[in-house]
Parts: sequence; C-alpha cells; structure tokens
Amino acid sequence: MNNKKVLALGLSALMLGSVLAGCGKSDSKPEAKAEAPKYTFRLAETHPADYPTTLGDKKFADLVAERSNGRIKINVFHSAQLGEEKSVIEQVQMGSIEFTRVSSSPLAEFNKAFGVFSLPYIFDSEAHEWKFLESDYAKQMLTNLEKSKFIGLAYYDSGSRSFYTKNKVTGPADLKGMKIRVQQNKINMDLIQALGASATPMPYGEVFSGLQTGVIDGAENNAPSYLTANHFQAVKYYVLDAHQRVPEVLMASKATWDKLSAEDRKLIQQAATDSIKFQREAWNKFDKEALDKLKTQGVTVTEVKDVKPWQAAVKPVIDKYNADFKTELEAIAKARN
Ligand code: GTR
Repeated sequence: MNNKKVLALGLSALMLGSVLAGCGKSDSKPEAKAEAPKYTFRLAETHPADYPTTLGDKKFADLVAERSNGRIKINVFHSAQLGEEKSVIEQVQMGSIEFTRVSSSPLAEFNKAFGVFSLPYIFDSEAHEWKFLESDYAKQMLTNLEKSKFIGLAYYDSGSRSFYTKNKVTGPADLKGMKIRVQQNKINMDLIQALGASATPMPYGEVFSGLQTGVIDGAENNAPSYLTANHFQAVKYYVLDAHQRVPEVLMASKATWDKLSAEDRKLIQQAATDSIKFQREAWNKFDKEALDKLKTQGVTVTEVKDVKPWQAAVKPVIDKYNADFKTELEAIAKARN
C-alpha cells in the first residue's frame, strides 16, 4: 500500500513536471493561456500505459484539460496503481476516487443491469454490440448508474473474451474439470459451471501468479489482456470461442459530480463522448496486433469454426437469467436489425 502511494505521488509529481514544462513552450496564443487547475482528479485504470483503454482515458483527460483551459486536470493512474477493479469501484462509489474505467462485469455487482453483458453470445458481432451501445436503451443504462452513486460517461470497446488454458481446448467438453478464473460476478460463475469446469473468481492482478502456480488451469479474456498481463507466459493455448463481449465503462463518482457546475459537467460528458472514437480505433488496431504477437510468442491459437456446440453448452445460463434481463435482452435483440 505504502509503495503504491509513493509510486502514485511520484507519478503525480512527474505529471505536474511535464505540465509545467509544457507551460514553458512559446506557442501560446493569447486565449490559450492555461489557468491553474481548480480541480485535480484521479482516474483509476487497471491496464498498462499503452493499452487501448488507457489511451482512451488519456484522450478523455486531454480533452477535458484542453477545453477547460487547464482548469480541470484528470491524472490517469494506470496499471492498477489505485487498486484492483472491485476496490476501485467501491472507492468511486464513496467518492474517494473521482473517475475510473472498469469492465461491465465487476460493475454488475453494483448495478444489476450491467450483468446482461456477462451473458454468453448475446451479440452477433462488434457491429451489433455497438449498435446496442449507441442505442437510447444502453445510454439510459449509463444514466441509471446514478442510483448506484456513479455517473456513467461512456462505453469503450473490449472485443470478445475467449478461454486460454494449460492444455489444449478445441470444444466445450475439453474444459470439463478445469479450474478457470473468472471476473468477479455471479453470472460468470454459472457460465463456467455450465461448461463443467470450476469457477475461481479472483482479481485481475492475481491471475498471472494463479496460472503460474497452478491454482487455476486457465482464464478467459480478449487478446490484448492475455498478452499485456503476461498470462500467455504461463498458459499457451487460446481457443477463440468468443463467449462474451463485455464493454468497458468510463465513469465518475456521483460525489464528485455533485460538486461540479452544470457547464463543467457538460464539458466532461462531451469529452468522454468524444474520446470513444479514438478508443475504438486504438482498440481495433491493438486487438489484431495482440493476436499476431501471441502467435509469434508461441501461443497455439485455435479458431472456432462452428460456435453452435459452445452456444448449446452455455444455454442453461441464458435460460436461468432470461427473465431477470428480459428488457435488456429485448433491447439487444432490437439492435440486431
Ligand atoms: C479486461 C478488462 C479489465 C478487467 C479484466 C479482467 O478485459 O479490460 O478491466 O476486468 O478484463 O478480466 O479482470
């Protein structure tokens, strides 16, 4: 904890340093004279500095700084410097961290509707997913986060999640008996159970050692996470079953929001919306690069030509939660057309 604090302080000093250095440049238009920050906020991010979500966060922070003329400063703390996702979400809820970018999956434990994204095979494609994420329904889901003391600002892309394991998996039956790490929510546990494997929920930062020591036999994620968290160094089989598409969420603490003027809220919301395009482009580029890199690093990538056996195996999960997510699933089906 102390080490993290020292690291965080060092990083803020560094960031401050670069802002001051920036001020020295003589490209100043008269109206661009930066004001001293009135607000300095922290944004918690679990991924490393060059990961596509972090790039999105930074774009968002840059737009806010630029448009507020330096008055609102958001420092991005990447690489889980402020803690693992579940604890970060709790701190954002309490108002001790002002902003974060998290996965919908752990968020579902705080706001039930977001659990819909943990259901398997609800989207046909990236296009279908984004048609839904841009719909009024999905926007309303962000707005409804307010009841849980969050202000939902934007969805970011996270591609699709697939299994990576110690032994080769080609079909769902191969997962039987394996211990698989899942993101911390109930639906994920049911999903693993439906596949005859045993689910081990654990924070992201513990997965690497879990895989190395054999506490778990595998996990599941998109290619960028499998690569950048170094999980591929511990387990080398990746089967592209794409069981989930779990969007990322950029959000603020309601406690922070309540202190801001209407104009500042508008500015921050617009910056978040405007950062989406940049994040999605960064995502698509890195998603492909990551898969290529995994292959060159000795990972055996197994394509799934027929997804039907996978869909059939996890159908009990849909059956179990169909009624709970009736309206969400209807809105998702509507976005298919
Ligand atoms: C990643 C996601 C992270 C984290 C991680 C996990 O895809 O971007 O925020 O939730 O998965 O599996 O814990």
